[in-house]
Amino acid sequence: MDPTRQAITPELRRWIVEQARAGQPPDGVLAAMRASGWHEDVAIAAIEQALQDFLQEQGIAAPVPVPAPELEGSPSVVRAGDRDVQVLLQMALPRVVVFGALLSAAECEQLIELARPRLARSQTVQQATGGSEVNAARTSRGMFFQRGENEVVARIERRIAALLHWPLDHGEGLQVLHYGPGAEYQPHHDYFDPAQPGTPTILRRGGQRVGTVVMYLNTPARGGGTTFPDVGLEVGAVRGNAVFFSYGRAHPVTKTLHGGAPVVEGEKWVATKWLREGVFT
Ligand code: PD2
Ligand code: ZN
Repeated sequence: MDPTRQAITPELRRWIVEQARAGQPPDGVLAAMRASGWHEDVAIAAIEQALQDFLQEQGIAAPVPVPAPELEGSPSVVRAGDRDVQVLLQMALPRVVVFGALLSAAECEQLIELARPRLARSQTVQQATGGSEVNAARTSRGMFFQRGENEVVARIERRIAALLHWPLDHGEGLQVLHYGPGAEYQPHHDYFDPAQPGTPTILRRGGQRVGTVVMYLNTPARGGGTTFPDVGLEVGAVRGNAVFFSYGRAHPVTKTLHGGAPVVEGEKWVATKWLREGVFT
């Protein structure tokens, strides 16, 4: 038998991961495998594969490509298909960009009026099963448009695809949320937790989420900003503006923990676009 084709059993894989978790350096693991008769090349390949699979399961494998605006040379305005959009803030880690005037006032009004009759208590994806559930951390009401469902939704989706250089069919349908006074969305990550049993089911529709665009459809009198607690950042909710953030790993190292701060006075309307790694079906 070709010695480079020794089988890597699940037990061996588990043993390699246990050694690494116990602090054994890779050359120690390699020496132990050599001593029990493993060919060096095969042992190295097995260690690499086992650790790579383990990191993948933990969401900390190599980052995947993410949506990104073209901000070379720090332009103050970028062309997004049919519209000029302002660049108000950018941050490297977490990767956050705040855009001004992504939507017109008329588009904000139209989205609110189309969404209003369809609002229901917000549900979140239930990662244990892949279903959806009402979530106490989320005291808003919401609805989803189908991708391209009407003219204004289709126009905004084309604009986001052009702005972020990300295919239109990699986007989920636009979600509209309404928060009344006191309502909030407690800090969370938008990617799906790789450790949850329902995640593989969720990932069948287009893979992981890799980016989020939260668009503000009105300006609450006070409160309602989008917060990034890891870095102490709060983006003010101003009509037509949007906050974009991306995450090439499904892991807190991306520092993309974020929440919707409580609305202190007035109400808040947002539209959220989540972008997937692949085609969202
Ligand atoms: O409404 C927000 O500011 C907000 C905050 C955090 C929206 C979302 N997450 C979201 O839709 O994922
Ligand atoms: Zn979110």
